[in-house]
Amino acid sequence: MYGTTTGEIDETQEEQERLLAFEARIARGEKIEPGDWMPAEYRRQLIRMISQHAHSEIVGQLPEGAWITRAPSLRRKMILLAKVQDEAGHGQYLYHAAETLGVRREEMLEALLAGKAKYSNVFNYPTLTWADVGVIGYLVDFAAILNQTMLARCSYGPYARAMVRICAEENFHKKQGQDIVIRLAQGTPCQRAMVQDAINRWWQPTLMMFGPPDHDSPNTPILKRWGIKTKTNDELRQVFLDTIVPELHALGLTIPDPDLRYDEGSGHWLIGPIHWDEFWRVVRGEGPCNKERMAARIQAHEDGRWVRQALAAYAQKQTAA
Ligand code: FAQ
Repeated sequence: MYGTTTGEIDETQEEQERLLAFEARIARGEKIEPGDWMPAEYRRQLIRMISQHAHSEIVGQLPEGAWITRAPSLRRKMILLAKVQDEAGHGQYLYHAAETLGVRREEMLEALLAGKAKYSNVFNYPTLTWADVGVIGYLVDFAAILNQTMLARCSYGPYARAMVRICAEENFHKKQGQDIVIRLAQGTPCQRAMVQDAINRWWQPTLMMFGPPDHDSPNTPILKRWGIKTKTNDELRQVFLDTIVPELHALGLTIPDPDLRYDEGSGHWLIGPIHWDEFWRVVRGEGPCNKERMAARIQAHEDGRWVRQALAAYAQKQTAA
């Protein structure tokens, strides 16, 4: 809407010109940097996505972290420790990237701990056996890599650069998971049954990770327009299926979907319905482990209070000196 006074018209015209110039930069493949002009909605979308992503990395330490003390060998324990530690580092990079947009880390953490912020649905399921650690690394990390490789090319510089480093580490995570799954799939009947059971339980939550179907994804159009997402939720989910289904079949493992079939015409694997009702229940906080995950994060935050206080006191002393 144009305003009634000349000043307002000028302001609106100026905004339009800024928006056009901003979109032209994105079309040229330029990165938008923190000090640059950006539409308020671009900033809001990035803060929403990056903070949710950071929370997912931090909460995502918990399901696998539960197996550090129970890993079947010292070697597996060391690898898992390194992986879980990496996830904490990813959370740090991402909170930093969000801070460049003017939001404070404390605000983001408060929103998470108050149950107001979203984080990935997939981390609200229990890790019942060692095979779950393998399946999270193989399937969940692979899903994350596909999404994050796309984001490594996104239009916002700090997010894109954080993704480059995170993706390199996630590739290692996927390999450790794949290695566990291959070992178990080639192991005793009991081990094969254990890994098949883990795939059966994690299959649907992993497919849901890519987000709701495109027709029910309100954020995708603006994210695509501004080069934050370059692929839709369904497009990425299809890339995942076309890669992972043949790999699991090659290991003699099955996919828990009676409708799964290969479509010769399109060259794609097609699946039956995804349990979207379950997805929205989990996102609303009613999943099997939501309460447990939040309780663990709140406890960790409380346990770290003295460290934050000591750091603040030290910083104050340095400033005063
Ligand atoms: N879980 O309009 P869309 C990892 C929400 S990192 C919960 O389609 P969008 C590493 C969405 O927020 C995994 N909520 O949303 C690791 C929105 O609500 P809002 C996390 C979800 O943003 C591995 C509403 O539904 N990765 O795994 C989910 O266009 C192993 C409507 O949805 C990232 O966060 C979900 N899965 O697309 C760590 C990557 N999906 O905010 C440890 C960055 C959607 O409007 C161990 N994020 N919702 O109230 C993204 O790429 C996007 O945000 C999507 C969702 C693709 C997740």
